Amino acid sequence: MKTRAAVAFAAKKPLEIVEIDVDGPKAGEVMIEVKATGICHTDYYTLSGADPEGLFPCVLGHEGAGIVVDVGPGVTSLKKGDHVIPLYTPECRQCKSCLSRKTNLCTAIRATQGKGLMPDGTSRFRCDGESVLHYMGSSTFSNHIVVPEIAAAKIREDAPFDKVCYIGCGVTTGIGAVIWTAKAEAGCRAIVFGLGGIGLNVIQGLRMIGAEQIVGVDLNPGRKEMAEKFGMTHFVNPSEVGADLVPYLVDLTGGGADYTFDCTGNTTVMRQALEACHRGWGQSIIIGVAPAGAEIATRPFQLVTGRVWKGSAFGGARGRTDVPRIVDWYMEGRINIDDLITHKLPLERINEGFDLMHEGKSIRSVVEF
Ligand code: NAD
Ligand code: 022
Ligand code: ZN
Repeated sequence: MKTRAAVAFAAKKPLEIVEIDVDGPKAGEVMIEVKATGICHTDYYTLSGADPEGLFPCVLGHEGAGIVVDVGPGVTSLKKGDHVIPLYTPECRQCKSCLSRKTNLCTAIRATQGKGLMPDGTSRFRCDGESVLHYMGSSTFSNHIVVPEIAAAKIREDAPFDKVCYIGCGVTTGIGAVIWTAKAEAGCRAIVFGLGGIGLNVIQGLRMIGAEQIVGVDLNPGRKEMAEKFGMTHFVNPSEVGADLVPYLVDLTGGGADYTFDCTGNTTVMRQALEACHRGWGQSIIIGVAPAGAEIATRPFQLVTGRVWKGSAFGGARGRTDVPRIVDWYMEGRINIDDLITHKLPLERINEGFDLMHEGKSIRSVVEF
């Protein structure tokens, strides 16, 4: 069938809105009509050409929501008409990783997903007869996509697509890092570095679990007001504190934080986040994605004295299990998504969404089909 998509034909070129062909779902796959998609950093990172694993032409986008319009042979967990969120971290419940209960990083389709292909090694997208690649197993910048059944979370039907699409990446990444990666407890003290689309969700996760102190750190003073609305108790602008940022934060948290979160992707910040943890037990969670090849450093003393460095992918969430719960939390009014969606655009203006992200003007831009 034909559908409309924003295609990345090459690195560094704006996306082009074109009609493409999408093949129907094969065994174990479903076709989804994407209703809305967020624009996230990693889409731009790949488009910029800086991502060594980026392949073109491709359909970017990984933060969407929509409706199942067709199912392939053997599909049992989904049917036509189901509302779903595509998962760039699938959940097969059968691989070694899923069965371990120790990680959310399902390996069932990892090799082909990383190459922009479906599990059978082919693409479902074509443009003028040429194959177009998938992206992060989702490609939500297309109005219709095909994904494996294990890469779609069924959600309730009364949830608005233009809001819950954000649960497909940013919301789950931020809130999940608090709940599933850090397992932070009520009464804890925390520091969040970077108050953007991820950091603000970390803050609301911390508020939800009953954190005692939530310090926000950002170079952009414009982020203070929104962060306070989401539960931040103290704001620190590093450019006002200077070289003594870590001792300043340790003092502010009465000896160091129980949990810190890097939501910047900056390796200098990652070190500050670790060193601002409390001696003996503080945990620092790396959420930000650093440029390819980057390295982190600290003195081993920091770890020997009990600080812990951890990473978090998709908030440690098991997509098919946890994403529907987060949608419920939104529908029950327990989390705020609406205020984080600062811009809405039609597909034709998707490139403006990237500009807004860079200029620091948006938290999230959402494209509605
Ligand atoms: P964003 O641009 O909305 O927010 C980043 C914030 O960090 C901005 O407010 C910026 O002012 C601030 N910042 C930059 N440098 C800083 C510094 N040196 N000190 C303090 N603050 C600084 O980005 P986002 O959407 O919130 O994403 C944040 C990171 O999370 C990105 O690297 C993104 O790729 C990553 N991410 C990771 C996962 C995962 O599963 N691990 C998922 C989604 C996003
Ligand atoms: C989402 N991300 C950044 C902004 N929005 C993001 C990027 C990468 C990951 C998670 C979120 C990530 C962490 C660890 C991995 N990835 C590797 C997972 C594995 O090897 O099992 C990651 C993921 C997907 C892809 C690449 C890297 C991909 O589909 N190309 C989850
Ligand atoms: Zn993302």
